[in-house]
Amino acid sequence: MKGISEKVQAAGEKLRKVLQERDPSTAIAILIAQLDPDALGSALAMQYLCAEYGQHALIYYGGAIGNDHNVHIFKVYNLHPDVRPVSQMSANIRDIILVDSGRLKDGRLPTIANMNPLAVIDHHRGSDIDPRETVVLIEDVGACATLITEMIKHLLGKEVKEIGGYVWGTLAIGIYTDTKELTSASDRDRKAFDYLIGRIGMPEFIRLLSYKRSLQFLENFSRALNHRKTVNTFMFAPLGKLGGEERGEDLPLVADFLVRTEGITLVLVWALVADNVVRISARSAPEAPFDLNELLREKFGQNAGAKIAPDGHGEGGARITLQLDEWLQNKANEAYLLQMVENKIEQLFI
Ligand SMILES: [Mn+2]
Repeated sequence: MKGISEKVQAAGEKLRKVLQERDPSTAIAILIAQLDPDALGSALAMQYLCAEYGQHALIYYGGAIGNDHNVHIFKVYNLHPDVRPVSQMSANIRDIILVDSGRLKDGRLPTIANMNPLAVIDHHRGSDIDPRETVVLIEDVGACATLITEMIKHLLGKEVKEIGGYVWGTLAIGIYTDTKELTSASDRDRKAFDYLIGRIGMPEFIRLLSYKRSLQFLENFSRALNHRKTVNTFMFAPLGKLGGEERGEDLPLVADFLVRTEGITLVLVWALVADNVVRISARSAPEAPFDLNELLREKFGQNAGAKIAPDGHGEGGARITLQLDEWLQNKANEAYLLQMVENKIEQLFI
């Protein structure tokens, strides 16, 4: 189809073949490592494509639904019955498809390490999956939803009318949020976004945008602001211990906001999301003189990574499991533990 890159066309053809030839007697799992509108839209669209080629696919996510916007989108389209936590994944599923993440060895999805990846569609670098055996489409665009939208246009052409509004809607909101309200969108992202808005109309899109923030989010935001430390052009903002993984999605939102502060090139927002798990959201400004992906890998190792957006800003994070024995792992030591983590993070970067 006109205007669709050869890479997307080739991956689309390969995916169609894989799905058409696969024995459909067991379900495929479409996996989301980190739930956000981009991953959600990509997964729902992929589920639609699977059905189109005779395959039953179920969607599972790592972590929790998290931030207020995710919760809103789930409500608008009543997604709860269809999109489930990975802990509920059926034991006889072997074949998986990854969207918006590209790693089998992923701390957020511990159960998939030995599964069979049929396809990976992503816009983060650093996949550990062999492209000779799997359909791999990884490109530096602003949203994974852009790649999937292009692929659907290529594969279904004029048949696309049949797709339910929830697929177009979640893809559109996915592109919008992943490109920071389109401020970092590339031509391809904008083109895909226009196409999707043409399908659902502006009122529907506005309905998806109109969510209420919870007080908890504001409290986390205020905590980050009050406890921040700025050294040269780096800002460190601790959120302390969160009530659970559910609020973990506040971290990237706070980081997105803070990185647009004058004179700042790097922001690290972090929190304890479980007794011994530290989650870090990192953002770098477009003018930052370092590659965020390389920097995070160097400082935090394997469980860290970042993508570089079309406008040059970096977005990523890390997940660190602290090795604590019974002595340290208890409530009484929490303040001490938080202080140690804070010191460690600052030492790494200053
Ligand atoms: Mn994404």
